[in-house]
Amino acid sequence: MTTDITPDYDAIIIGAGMSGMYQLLRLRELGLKVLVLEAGSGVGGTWYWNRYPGARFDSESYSYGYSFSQDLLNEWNWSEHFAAQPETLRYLNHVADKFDLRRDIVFHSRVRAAHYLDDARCWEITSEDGTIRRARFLVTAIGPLSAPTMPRIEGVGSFKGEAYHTANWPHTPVDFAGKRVAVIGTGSTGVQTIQEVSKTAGHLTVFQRTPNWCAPLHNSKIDDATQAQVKANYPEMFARCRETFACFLHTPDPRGTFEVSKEEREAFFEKLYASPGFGIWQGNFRDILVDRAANAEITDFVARQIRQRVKDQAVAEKLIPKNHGFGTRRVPLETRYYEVYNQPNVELVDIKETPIVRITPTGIETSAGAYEFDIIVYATGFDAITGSFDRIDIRGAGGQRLKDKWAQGPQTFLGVQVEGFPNMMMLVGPHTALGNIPRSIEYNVDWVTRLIRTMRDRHLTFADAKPEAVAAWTEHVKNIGAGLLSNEVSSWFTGVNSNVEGKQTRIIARYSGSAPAYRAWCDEVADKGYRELELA
Ligand code: N01
Repeated sequence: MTTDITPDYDAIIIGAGMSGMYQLLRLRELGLKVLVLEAGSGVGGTWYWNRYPGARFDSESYSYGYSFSQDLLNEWNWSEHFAAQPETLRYLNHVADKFDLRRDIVFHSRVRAAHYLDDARCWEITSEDGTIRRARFLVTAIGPLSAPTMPRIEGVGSFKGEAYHTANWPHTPVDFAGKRVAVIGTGSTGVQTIQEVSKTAGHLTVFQRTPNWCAPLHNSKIDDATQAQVKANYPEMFARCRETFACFLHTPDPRGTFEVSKEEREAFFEKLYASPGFGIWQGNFRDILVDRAANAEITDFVARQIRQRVKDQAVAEKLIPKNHGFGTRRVPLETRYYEVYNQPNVELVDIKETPIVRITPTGIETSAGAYEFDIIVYATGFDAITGSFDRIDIRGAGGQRLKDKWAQGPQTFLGVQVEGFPNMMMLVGPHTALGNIPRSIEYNVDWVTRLIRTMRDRHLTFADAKPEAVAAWTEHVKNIGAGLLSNEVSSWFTGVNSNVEGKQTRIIARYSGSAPAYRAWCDEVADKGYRELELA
């Protein structure tokens, strides 16, 4: 009889990345018994796994770090406006040390299954080593981009040289000097990798299926005076992030693209292209991501920049996307990315023209011929948003599988709960506002913490989303994304991954309204006593 079962923990959190770490801290503060199960050997999540060369922030370092501790803000110095991965991983390790998080984290513990026990009202969580633990609450802190995918190409695995996926990068340095290197994939990760590898590789061949619209990062060091200014401005800066559409420092210009003269428009685009960070994407005219004619203007502007920067115009044309407009996929930020293709050691292979036929023991064969390599880098992305859930055998009330429940796309309440999966809370799950993710994480964690605290105070042991609340939220997420050009384009934003069975069709995977609107909805639910949840 499962009714005799007492949970070992109040809560088990899956994942010790930014969200899992902060959730641990918050639940510990409630006096709860909490454990984090982490697949890796250290904290950091995304920043632990993605150690590929060139990995760095695309949002301003100081806007990305945690905001909850003034002490932490005061003592941590970001060295660059857009910090590189090693620095971010150091930061997260510093946070783990400072708040003594590791004592409640089990490393090398990938979760294989999580099953809800109806009678006991708790979750039974099984790690890959077979260890079983039970907890009243299951908090998934597994990230939207944490299930890397290899291409479905014949012969993957047969290559005899070194082969790495960017999200499973080795902890020891990879030496590219003088080597023949292939990179497959030209998303944000591929772009960062290509820039870095091109500096030392003997010969670099980039296999591009779809070019992306990249824009300059304009990174720089933070000097002492700026450091002091950043610290003094933290309260205003975080207040600004709370107000902007996607929690970035950048927010859309209130003007429409055609409300200004052609000259003014061009000057504004020039200014944005010369400014650091996501301004050109998030701080552009208010209509560029929803109005086709407006989008065509910025698209044409960026195409002209690419043509100017790449010497060989045939190569430039290949680097200019033709099937989607600027900003309708995640914009990779770059540093001399386009100039890389002017280097004699770099070659671009358009695999739409000459598709990859197979990976061979010595390299890559396309329809045009064979290439030999010492190293192949797979920058082929992730089974995004729902993929990290699909990897775990999650079963809710009555043994229902989450994967089946979401077969036609996710259905959630606030992106936090799923009907029929009581006491399971998702952090940055499907249907939440993503944007500058740590800002969303802090909000999500605080919301979940408040719910759990309320339940503890009221001696409740059961929280499930009501079906009508899930239907209303899922419909709202669908409606709020209507008209957004990015929802008409295939990318991880729309849940498409050509390498995963059944994920070729676009779905509404993320909440694409504004972060303030998302928070207002969630706040109201909590303020009014969680009427959308069945609590018992
Ligand atoms: O993944 P992606 P990513 N054959 O899916 C190609 C975040 N991030 O790892 O477009 C050949 O964007 C695929 O081609 P196509 C950021 O949010 C953040 O680059 O599908 N090619 C594409 O070019 C980002 O958006 C930062 O035609 C294949 C590439 O692989 C997200 O992570 C830094 C293929 C995958 O691009 C994901 O970025 C880096 C195949 N079979 C990333 N399969 C920071 O700011 C896939 N491709 C910190």
